[in-house]
Amino acid sequence: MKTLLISPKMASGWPSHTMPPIGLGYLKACLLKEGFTEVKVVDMGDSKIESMREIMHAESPEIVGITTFTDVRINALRAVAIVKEINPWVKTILGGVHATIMYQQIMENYPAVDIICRGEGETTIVELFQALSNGADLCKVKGIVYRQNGEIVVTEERGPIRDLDGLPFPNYDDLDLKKYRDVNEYWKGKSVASVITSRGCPFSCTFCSSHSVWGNWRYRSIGNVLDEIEWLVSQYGYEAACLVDDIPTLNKVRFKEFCQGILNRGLHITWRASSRADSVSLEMLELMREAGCVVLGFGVESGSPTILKNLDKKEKIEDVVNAFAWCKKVGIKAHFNVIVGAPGETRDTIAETKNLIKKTRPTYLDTTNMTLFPGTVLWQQAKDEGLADDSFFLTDQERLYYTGAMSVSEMYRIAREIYFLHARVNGLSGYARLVRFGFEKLRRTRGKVVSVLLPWKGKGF
Ligand code: B12
Ligand code: SF4
Repeated sequence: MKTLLISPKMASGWPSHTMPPIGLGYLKACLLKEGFTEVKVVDMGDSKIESMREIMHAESPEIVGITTFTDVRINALRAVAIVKEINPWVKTILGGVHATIMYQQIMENYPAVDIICRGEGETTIVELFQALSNGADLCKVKGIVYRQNGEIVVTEERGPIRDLDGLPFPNYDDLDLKKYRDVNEYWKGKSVASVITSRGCPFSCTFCSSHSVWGNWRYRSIGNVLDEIEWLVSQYGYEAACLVDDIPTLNKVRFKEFCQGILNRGLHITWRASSRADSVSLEMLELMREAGCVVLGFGVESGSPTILKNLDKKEKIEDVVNAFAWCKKVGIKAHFNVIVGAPGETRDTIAETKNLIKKTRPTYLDTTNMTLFPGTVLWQQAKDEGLADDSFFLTDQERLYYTGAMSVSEMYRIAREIYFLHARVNGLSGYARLVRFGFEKLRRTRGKVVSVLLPWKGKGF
């Protein structure tokens, strides 16, 4: 069964290629392993969605699977519609976080979508392909949604994959890996591999949809992760990697083993990761630096204990202060992520966030306006407050912000203040980075105005 697995064009403001689509790489690897050899991964990062027509004519697939985040659902659904327009007999499958959560709405409103795969896709896609190739009834395939005689059928949930070591390494053979150049200044121009050492997260921050796809935290053995990194270096020539787990450092003993393993095996690779401030220690950061960690991102979100409580972040400000001080001490560049406009946000809570930025003086900083993603507690809260409605996802607007605390233009105004404050606390290098950041955004948005830095613009990136 000739199959295309497609990563649609990214949401606006993102560069065409950031990291290779690791999720589709895993799906291809699993299908190959089970004998489905005619599978090709296509990253449409730098193509218009309309070029789906040319792809269809050139490849003549029998199955097209597409991945979808909430922000890119419009591109994904448009691509599916084109597939059906060109050949109504092609089976279309959607997967990824947005389809996992909004499956009912998608099936009711987009007849071009035949099947939705909910949650982790590796086992499901193999069983689905086996059923399709044998002409078997799909009702026994767990974790899918499909139509039968006009009715929407939702099969039994599929639990999370327990044996992550049993999965093959993701397959990138169809991708031009040279295209994936990291935009961050510390790796400018290098291609960066994605590696996921664990899946899921035990926390349940109100704005985050991680648990809807991944459930509880599960992890691969360190030996298996190191084997993959070794293979990425030898097979594809990677020199840098990004750990895309939600919290790779959750189990400190395990993560130290990872760092020690990199050193023991003599793997010459620099890497970055994201984590929580309360899941690192000075000793661990020292080892991480030694093992090649250059940047560590923290979802700090706010400097206000009230806001952290409202977001159910379960983190203390003192942990944040410690983590940033330790990163500085060991020479890891810390990245501070701020959310602006959370429930309960006021000028006072913003002042607390600014104070925390002054205190921690992070090397990098990014802000995001409080966004409503489906499947989150905050989404439900906003619906209860009359601020959101599922019908938003039927529109062609990319994202909806939470406006219970302030207007969107106020969020952008505050974001701007925060970026300038961040530049100021870092002195000359801070201003230099701000200028570079502005140019980078200009380049990324291909000349569209860089609203976040311009006071008269409301719509950001
Ligand atoms: C790396 C990453 C990025 C990278 C993307 C790199 C890339 N090329 O994919 C970058 C930094 C660019 C990025 C950007 C954004 N991201 Co991001 N990102 C992640 C992160 C940390 C890891 C993604 C990943 O690789 N997962 C591992 C792979 C194995 O999983 P996967 O891709 O989901 O695929 C599996 C299943 O979903 C399923 N599946 C997926 N597709 C398909 C297709 C078919 C046919 C089938 C059968 C199955 C299937 O099977 C796969 C294997 O199990 C996730 C968090 C997370 N833990 O997933 C957030 C996450 C996906 N990002 C998120 C967000 C919000 C964003 C941004 C909107 C942020 C912003 N401020 O703008 C942008 C949007 C960018 C865009 N696509 O347009 C949210 C998405 C929420 C939502 N409802 O959409 C997540 C879930 C984070 C979170 N906890 O909230 N992101
Ligand atoms: S924001 Fe981070 S810590 Fe909170 S639930 Fe999501 S992944 Fe877990």
